[in-house]
Parts: sequence; C-alpha cells; structure tokens
Amino acid sequence: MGLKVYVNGELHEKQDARISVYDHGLLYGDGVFEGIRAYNGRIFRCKEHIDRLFASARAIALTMPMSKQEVTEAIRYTLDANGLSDAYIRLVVTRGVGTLGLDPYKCRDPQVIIITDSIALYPPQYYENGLELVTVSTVRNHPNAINPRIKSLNYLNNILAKIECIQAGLTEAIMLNKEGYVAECTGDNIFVVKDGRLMTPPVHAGILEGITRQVVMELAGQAGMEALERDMTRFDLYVADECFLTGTAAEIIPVVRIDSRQVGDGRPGPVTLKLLEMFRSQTTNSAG
Ligand code: PXG
Repeated sequence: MGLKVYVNGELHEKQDARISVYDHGLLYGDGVFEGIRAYNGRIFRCKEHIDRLFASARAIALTMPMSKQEVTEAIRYTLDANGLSDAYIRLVVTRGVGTLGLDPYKCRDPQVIIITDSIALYPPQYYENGLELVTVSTVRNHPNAINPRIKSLNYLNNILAKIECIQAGLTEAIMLNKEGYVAECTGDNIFVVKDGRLMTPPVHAGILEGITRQVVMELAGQAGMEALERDMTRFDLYVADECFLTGTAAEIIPVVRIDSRQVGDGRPGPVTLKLLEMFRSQTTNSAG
C-alpha cells in the first residue's frame, strides 16, 4: 500500500488525493501551511505549530473548519495510518473552492490537507563543513504588505530569492528587509554568535517567527548564553564569530561563508555545534 494523504477527514492514496482547480489556494495562493516533524513517534513542538497555523489563518480571515484538538488528532491519525514515526508533516489549509474572482467570502469550504512523508534530510556535509550564503537583491516582504509572520501559501517572495541564490551556485540566500536590515533566509531563520552572545533579527525585521528559532533561544538560555533579538546589518554577519541557520527541516546548519567572506575561522563553530547537540538530544529524548 502506498502513502495515504488526509483531505477533509478522509484518507486517500497519494495519487488519488486531490482538490479542485477552482480552489483559491491554487488560483491565488490563498491559504496557510505548516511544516512539522515527528521524531520517534512524537510530534515535535506540536502545540507551537498548531498555534502558528491558527494565527496565520486568523491573520488572513480564514475560519478554520476544525478545532486545534481536531487538527492535532488528524495529524496523529495520518501518521498512524502511514506507520510513520520519523516524518515530515505538511499541513495545508486552502481557502477552498470559489469563483474566478478574488472574493474569499465566496469560498465556503476550506480544505484541510495533511501529507506525512519521510524526511528529505540535508546532506551530512552541510553540517560537517557548513554552508555558504549570499545576500540577494529580492527584498523580504514588507510586514504591512504580506506579513512574513503569516506562513501563507504564497511563497513567491522566498522563491524569487531562492532563484537568485541557485543562479549564484548556492543553496540558501540571505534576504534583507526594505530598510536594509537582515531578515531571514528563504526557509530558515539566521543567527550569529559574537563575543559569546547569540544574536538573531527581531520579529519586526519581517521574519517568520520560527519555532526552531524559539527552541534555540531556549537552549541558549539553558547553556547560560545571552540570546538577543537585534536589528543586524550585513556588517554584523561579516564580523561574526559564528553563524548558523535554524528551521524545521534544517534543524541547525552551520554557515561558514557569506558574500565571499569567511565567517570566523571558516569551520562550524563550537557554539553552533553545542546547540546542535543540545537540539538533537531534545528530539531524541522525550522533552520535545
Ligand atoms: N523562515 C521561513 C521563511 C520559513 O519558511 C523558517 C523560517 C523556519 O521556521 P521553523 O518554524 O520551521 O523553525 C521557515 C520554515 C518546506 C518547509 O517544505 C519550509 C519550512 C519549514 C519546513 C518545511 O518548504 N519553513
């Protein structure tokens, strides 16, 4: 039996799981999503992901057709039906079927889709040798246009930045906000270590409030490190002792080169590696 996908309360074989071409999720990118992981059968930071999904939906005036508890149970149900204990969970809520016009109020039936699949892990050399990043010219969405705090189905801002870095031969891009401050990468938050302190851009810089970012700030506190949210320019990245990215898929990935400048000594740094070790012990033990 193949993979089963949850669509509005029912499981379908992957190839039979479908939604309408009149769904505004497709026609307008009108909807929200989450990317979640399960480790050893446990849904990592489940409450935080569900809360963020509901906040994203509220922000775009999409009334969720299920309660938080029902969504959580549906994720569990889908994982169990697929016999998955280590998994990537893609939770998608579309505005639903409407007319060929923008009006979201004509869409009466939001679609809830849950895909659970095996995780495409990043190659181990990313963790061993670190990543190279480049700052791209695509500016991160202005919070008063589409707030990056909304994890919406419209990811074109990030995709345009991704195209730029792939064309430069790299896999991840640094996006600045309209003021020129560092915001985040296309699918990851960014941190630097400077003089023993951890720094990451604040939410007002125009970022997704990453759940891995939050976990890392907690871990830094446990390790007795100061973790600060600070407006940063590229200068702060260039002079950092260490740099790393955080995200559900990436966990914590060291960064060793930015805009052709070596970061620190050009190797994944001790603070980054310590936080990665702490993070991995959270996901392998029961605490997550
Ligand atoms: N910034 C952006 C723009 C993201 O999309 C993060 C930061 C990190 O957030 P979390 O909560 O994951 O720590 C993200 C996360 C995918 C995929 O399949 C994307 C994300 C996460 C998981 C899967 O594209 N983005």
